[in-house]
Amino acid sequence: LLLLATPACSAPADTPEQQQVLKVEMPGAAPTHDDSYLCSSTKVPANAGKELYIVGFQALSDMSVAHHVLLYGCQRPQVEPGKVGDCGGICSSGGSKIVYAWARNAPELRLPANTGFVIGGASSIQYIVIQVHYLHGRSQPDRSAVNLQLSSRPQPFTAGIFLMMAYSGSIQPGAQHATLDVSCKYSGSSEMRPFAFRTHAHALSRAIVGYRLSPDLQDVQEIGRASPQWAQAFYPARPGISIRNGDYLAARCVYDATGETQAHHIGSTHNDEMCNFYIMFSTPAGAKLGDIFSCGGGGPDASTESRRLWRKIPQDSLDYLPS
Ligand code: IYT
Ligand code: CU
Repeated sequence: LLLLATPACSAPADTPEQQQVLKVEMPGAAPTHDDSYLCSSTKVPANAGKELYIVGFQALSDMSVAHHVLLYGCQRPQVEPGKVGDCGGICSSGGSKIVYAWARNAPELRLPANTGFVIGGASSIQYIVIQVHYLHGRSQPDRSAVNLQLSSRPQPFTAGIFLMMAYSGSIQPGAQHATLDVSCKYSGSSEMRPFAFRTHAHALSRAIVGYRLSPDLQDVQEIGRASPQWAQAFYPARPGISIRNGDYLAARCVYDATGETQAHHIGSTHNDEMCNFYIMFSTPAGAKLGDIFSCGGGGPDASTESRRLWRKIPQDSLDYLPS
C-alpha cells in the first residue's frame, strides 16, 4: 500500500465564516404540460468585488417531479431571478456554461478538497441558471432547488468542464454498434485532473466512453463510461488520471439503430441524436480558464492522426451498457 501526501492535502479547510449556502431555486413553477423545460436564475452574491467558489452541490428535488436538473453559469440570464420561464438560450449574453447536473438515483457529487468553480467577482459567471425538465404538468407550484456550498476562501484548485461533442454525423437505419467518435489533442498549459464525467445523447444511444491517451498513444486510460439511458448526472471518474499538454482525448458514442427506418443526424430535437462527453476536472488555480474548453469532431473522424489513435482504443469501447 502506497500512501500519498500532497501539499494540497494540508491546505487549511474553509472556516465557518468563509462558508455560505446559495440556494438556486425554482420560485414556484407550475408546468402546464408533460416534458416542460423551465428555467429560473439566482444572482451570485456580491463579495466586495471578489470571486466566490462553489465547493459543493446538494440537490433538493424529487425524481417523481423532475427528470433532471441542470445548472448553468451566465453573465446574464434569459429568465430573471424570481421568475419562471422558458429556457430559450439559457443565457441572454455570453455563452452558457454547464456547471452541474442532477437526475434520479444519481450518486452525490462531491468536489475534491480545495477545489471550486470560480463565480462572481470579475468572473464570467454572475448568475446561476437552474433548468428543470418536469416530467408532468402540475397545479401545485414546484420549488426544486440546488444548494450551492460557497466559500470565500480562494481555492488552490479550480474546477472546470471540458466538453467533447460531435458537431455532425449520422446513424444509419438498422445499424448496430454504430459509432460517433470525437478526438483531439489537449493543448493547454495546465494539467487537468478529471474527477467526474457526464454523458449525453438521445434514444438510440447505448454507451459513451471517454479516454486519455499519452502523447505517444501507448498509454490508454478510460476516464469513464456510462449509458445516456441512465440518469444523465455527473458520475465519479476513474481516479488518478492526469491530462497534460500533448495528451490526446477521445470519446466514443455507441448507438443501436435496429428497427429504425430513417437516418438520425446530430441535432437538437428528440428525433436527432447527440454525442457529448463532459469531463469535470480540477486544475491549479490561476490557470487561464476561458469558457468551457472543448474538443469537437464532425463526420467521419478520419485524419491519419485520429486513425492511428482509434487503433489503440480497446474493442470493448463498442459494447452496449445495460439499460
Ligand atoms: C449539439 C449538441 O451536442 N448539444 C449539446 C452540447 C452543448 C452543451 C452546451 C452545446 C452547447 C452548449 O452551450 I452547455 I452550444 C447539448 O445541448 N447538451 C445538453 C445541454 O445543453 C447541456 C445536455 O444535456 O448535455
Ligand atoms: Cu441532446
